[in-house]
Amino acid sequence: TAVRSYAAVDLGASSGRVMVGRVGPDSLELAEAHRFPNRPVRVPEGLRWDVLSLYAGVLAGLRAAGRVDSVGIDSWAVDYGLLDADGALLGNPVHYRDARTEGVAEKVWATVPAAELYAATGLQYAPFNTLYQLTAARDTRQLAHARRLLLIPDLLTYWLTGEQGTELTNASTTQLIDPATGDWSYGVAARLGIDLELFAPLRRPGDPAGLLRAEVLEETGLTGPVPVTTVGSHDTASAVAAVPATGERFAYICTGTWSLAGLELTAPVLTEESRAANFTNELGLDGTVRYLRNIMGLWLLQECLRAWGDPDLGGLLREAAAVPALRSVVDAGDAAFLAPGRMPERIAEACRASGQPVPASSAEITRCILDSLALAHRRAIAQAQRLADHPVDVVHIVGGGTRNALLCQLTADACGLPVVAGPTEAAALGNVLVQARTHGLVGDRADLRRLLARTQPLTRYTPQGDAERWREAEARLATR
Ligand code: ADP
Ligand code: LRH
Repeated sequence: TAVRSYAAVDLGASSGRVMVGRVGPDSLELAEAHRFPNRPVRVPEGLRWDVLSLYAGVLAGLRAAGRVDSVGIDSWAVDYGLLDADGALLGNPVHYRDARTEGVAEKVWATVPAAELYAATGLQYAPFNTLYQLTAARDTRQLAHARRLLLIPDLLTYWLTGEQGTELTNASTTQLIDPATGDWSYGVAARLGIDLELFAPLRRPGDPAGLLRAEVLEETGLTGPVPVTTVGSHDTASAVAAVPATGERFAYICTGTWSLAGLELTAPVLTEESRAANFTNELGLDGTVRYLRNIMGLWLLQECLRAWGDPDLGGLLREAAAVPALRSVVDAGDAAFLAPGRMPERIAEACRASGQPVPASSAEITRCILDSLALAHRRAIAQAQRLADHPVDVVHIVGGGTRNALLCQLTADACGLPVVAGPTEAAALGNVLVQARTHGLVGDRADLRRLLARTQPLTRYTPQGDAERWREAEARLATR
C-alpha cells in the first residue's frame, strides 16, 4: 500500500515549522522542511505578533516541503486577527502576553460571576482567554470595524485557501464554547455583549478546509489541487493526540514555551473544587476533554536566556545539573511570570520574598527554574488525578522540553512515576496523523497512538531520589 505525505504547519510561541510526515500502514516518519523564529514585536500600542512574517515562513515551508497530499495547520491558542468587510486584516494580532487584559477579568466577573463562567465554559482563569481579550478591546475602533474574527490557524488557513471557519479545539480556548455541547456558549456571549456573528462557522478535525489558492500554488511551486485538512488546530490538542500512550492510565505534559499538564478525559470536570484548583477543560479530538493546568513552562528559561545574551543552552544545563537540588523554588503557575522582561531578577525576587536562598549565577537560576517546573508538574498531575478520579501509572512528556533530560528526570523524581519522553515534535505529528486518518490511512485514536509508540524514539526515566524532599519543597510554596 502507498505511503502518503502530509505537510504540518505548526506555529509555537517561540518558533514556527513546516514538517513533512510520511505515513504508511505501519510506518511514520517526520522530517523538517523549514523552521523559522517567531519573534513578537513591541510597538507603541503594545506587544504584537508579526503574522505576515509567519505567513511568509509558511509559504517558504510549503515550497521546501514539495509534493504533499494535504496540508494541516496548528498554532498556539487564544489569539486572533480581525478582518474588515472586505476580508482585509485590521492590524497586527495582539500577543496574549500584552498588558491590555490587566484588570479585565474583574469587570467580566461583575457581569458573569467566575463560578458561573466556569460552569458554562469549563475554562480555567487565564487573563488572556479570548473572552477577556475581546472585553479589553470592546471600545476600540478596530473591533467596531471588524466583521470577522479568525483565530491564528484559521487566519492562515483563510490566506492559503480563501475559506473561513473556526476550528473547534482551538475555539474551546476562547472561553466561549460550552464543553458539554461542543457548541457556542450563547448565554455567556450575550451577557458580555460579544457578537458571535464575528466568528466563522465551527469546523471539526477531519473537515475539509478548502484548496490552496492559485497564487499560493504559484508562490510555493506546488501543483494543485492541494487540499487543506482541518486538524486539531490548537497545538496542544494536536500534541495530546500524539501522546504515545499504550493504555488509558496516563498523564501528559506538553512542554515548550508552556507546560500543559493533565489528563485526557471523556467528560469535563466542572466542580467548584476543580475551578478553585484552576484546571481547564479544553476540547480534544473525537469529543475528548483536555483536563489540564497551564504552567509557565520553559518560557521562564527562554526569558532568562534572552536576558543573558543567549548563552549555549547545553552548557548551561550541564552546570545546572551540578547545582544542589531544591535550594529555592518559585510557583511556576503564578501569572506574575506571564509578562516578558527582567526574568532573572523576578525569579530572584520571588525567592527572596519567600525567605529562600536567592539564586545568583545563571546555573543557579536555571536550576531553580527546572526544580520549580518539576514541582509544578508534580502538583498538577497529583491534583488532576484526584479531581477527575482518574489514576495514572505513567507520565508522558512531549514537545521541545523532551530535549531537556534534566527536566525529564526531575519530573519523574517529583511525580514519583515513570516518565516516557517523546516525541519532541508532537504537535506536528498529531497534525499529520489527523490528516492521515481523514484520508483513511490510520484508524481510531488508540491506533494512532500505537503507531507512534512503535515508530517514534522514546526515552524512559525512572523516579530516583528522596520523595520526601519534593513534599518539603511543595510545603514551602504552599505556606507562603
Ligand atoms: P513552542 O512550540 O512553544 O515554541 P517548543 O516545543 O519548540 O516550544 O519547545 C521550545 C523549548 O525547547 C525551548 O524553550 C527550549 O527550552 C527547549 N529546547 C529546545 N532545544 C533544546 C535542546 N537542544 N536542549 C534542551 N532544551 C531544548
Ligand atoms: C501552547 C498554547 C497553550 C495555550 C497558550 C496560549 O502553545 O497553545 O495551550 O494556553 O499557548
